[in-house]
Amino acid sequence: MSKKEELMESIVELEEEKVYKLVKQLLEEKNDAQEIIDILRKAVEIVGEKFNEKEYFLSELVMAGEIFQQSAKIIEPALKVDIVKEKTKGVIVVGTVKGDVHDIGKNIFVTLLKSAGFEVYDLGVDISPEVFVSKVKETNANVVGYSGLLTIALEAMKQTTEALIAAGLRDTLKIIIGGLPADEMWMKEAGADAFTDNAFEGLKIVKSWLEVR
Ligand code: B12
Repeated sequence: MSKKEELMESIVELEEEKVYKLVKQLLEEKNDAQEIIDILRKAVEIVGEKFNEKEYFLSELVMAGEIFQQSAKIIEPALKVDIVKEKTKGVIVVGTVKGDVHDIGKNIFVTLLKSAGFEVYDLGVDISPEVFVSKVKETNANVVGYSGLLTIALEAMKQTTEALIAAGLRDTLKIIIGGLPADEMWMKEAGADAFTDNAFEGLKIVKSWLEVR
């Protein structure tokens, strides 16, 4: 098995230390840094699929995201550019809406988006409509993702969309909502375009909007 194949396998198997060792070796052997990133991205996607098919647990998806982020840190100097921005396919602003501080699921969605090459602005938790509006304006985002697990999050999502409409930004934006309670009723009430309670499904929806494979 080549080192590149070994790298792919060790990420999917979540062998953290082996991954970092292989990444360093491949860089030392002057392999193309972008190619290594592509292997990482592909591997995280495979882990996401395994999670989707219930072969992997949530903790394993989180772990794969962590491995991706740590490996990216090792590779970044070799690329001399921000790897996430370099492969940008679209700009996405994500946050947990006002009044809600649950962020485990949001963080998984953000990791998947980054590993797929999107430019992502993670606003954090308890984010007011005004903060969403100003970040969308500043970044010219194509997509906004609201996360929320509390019942009261629905009202905050609604207010955020209203603020985006008032700022004249809604027409050029797609909005996706996520979190355990997200369903069609929430989507309609929140004035969003899509909903999901599955981060991997969310990634697929965003990819379809931005017409990437
Ligand atoms: C962990 C947890 C906490 C942790 C949060 C830690 C953290 N950093 O997030 C702590 C302890 C802080 C917490 C606090 C509270 N919690 Co809490 N908490 C939970 C718990 C047990 C798990 C949530 C979780 O992380 N699930 C795992 C993640 C991975 O799942 P997920 O969020 O759904 O995310 C997935 C998808 O939905 C999707 N996704 C998520 N976001 C997004 C966004 C987008 C755009 C996309 C595309 C996808 C996506 O991706 C993920 C992976 O597929 C739930 C119970 C439950 N069954 O959900 C209660 C729960 C959500 N909490 C609840 C409550 C009541 C509270 C508190 C009010 C408790 C209190 N009295 O203080 C506070 C609220 C604080 C606040 N203002 O937000 C209630 C909500 C009830 C309700 N209907 O409103 C729940 C349902 C528990 C219950 N059964 O009563 N909580």
